[in-house]
Amino acid sequence: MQCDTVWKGARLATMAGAGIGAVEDGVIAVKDGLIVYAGPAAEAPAFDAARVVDCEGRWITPGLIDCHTHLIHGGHRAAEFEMRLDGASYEEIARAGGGIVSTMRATRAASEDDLVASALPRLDALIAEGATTVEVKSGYGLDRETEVRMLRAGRRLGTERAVCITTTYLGAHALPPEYADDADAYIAMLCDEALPEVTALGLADAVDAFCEGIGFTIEQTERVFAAAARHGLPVKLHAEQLSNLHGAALAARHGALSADHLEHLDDAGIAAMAVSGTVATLLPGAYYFVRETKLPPIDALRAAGVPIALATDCNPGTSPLTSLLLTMNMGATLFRLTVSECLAGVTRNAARALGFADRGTLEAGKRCDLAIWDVERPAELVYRMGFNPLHARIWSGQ
Ligand code: DI6
Ligand code: FE
Repeated sequence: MQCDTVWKGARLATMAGAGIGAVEDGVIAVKDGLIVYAGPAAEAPAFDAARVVDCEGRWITPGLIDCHTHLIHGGHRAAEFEMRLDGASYEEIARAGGGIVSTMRATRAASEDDLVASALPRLDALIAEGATTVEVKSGYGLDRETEVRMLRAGRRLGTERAVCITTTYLGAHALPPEYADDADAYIAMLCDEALPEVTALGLADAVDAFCEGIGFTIEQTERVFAAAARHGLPVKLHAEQLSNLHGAALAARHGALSADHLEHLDDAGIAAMAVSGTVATLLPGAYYFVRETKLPPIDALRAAGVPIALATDCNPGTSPLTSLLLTMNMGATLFRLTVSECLAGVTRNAARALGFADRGTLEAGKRCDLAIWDVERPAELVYRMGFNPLHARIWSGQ
């Protein structure tokens, strides 16, 4: 079989089927960026390869996928973090100009170049741990112009680095001060003006909203979803993070790719997600950073067969996290996910949460996005904290 590169002497966590899909003496072959064979050496065809790499027993997983980030934003909120540690209340921080509005101001003040430059070190941190696909949301501009600038900056990240960037329009993240007393008018502007513009420019791959007491109501979220459907865009939702507004069930009714956070998810929401095939994207970094104590209903999600993804939720307010390895560790320690669930959460199920059928497992026909690890067993990727055993990262066969 003609191919570009063969990796031999590898142990594979193919993530195909249920569990890890381990192959002890494994081989992967790539042609034109796609996997043409991934499996046991004993069953491999004879390859005519331009390059052969001996992996010396290292483990190969699919390239990691971060399916929920707010990687692009102006400034940071370290001073606010310090104030909180010194005992300041949320109101005091807000009065001192803190909170999500401070990030909105810093983002509005940033040029596209500034936004790209400040996001690149965060993207590089993810890439250094084997990430090959990263989702990036807007949602800190909250006006048409800045939201468009954020999404353009997102697209540009994908040209600055060898990584796939997928962009999500999150205009309904918070209410901007210009609309302080009129959330419905903001939603109308978003649906009738901003989303059509974003779609016409081809800047968004999906639409998201923050359905919450401090975000938007079910009715407002439904209007955003209806507008997304008119523009042919799939939807996702920040749901049931702080309270139960039944956002996950709404998302499921709209065929959402994922519902994210879910600490307050109930049985009806789980059942609806199971029927629609909506992925449960859990965000243990946010759970940890805000010292949340209510756990998402992991056992019930498992029992219902809802696929579980894990993501960093990288954002300046509630999850300043740029490590999928630490995210997996938190998924295991805080949420008691198994090793194979953690790995599936940042590969197979993360791909599904983004609507990608062409990645997330090591199988013939998939993109050749690989992470090659200096570990003796896959559990080490979940077990260590703050240690990066990445040996090599392959994106699109390179
Ligand atoms: N949920 C969150 O936890 C963040 N956004 C969201 O929808 C908070 C974002 C921030 O505080 O900057
Ligand atoms: Fe988020």
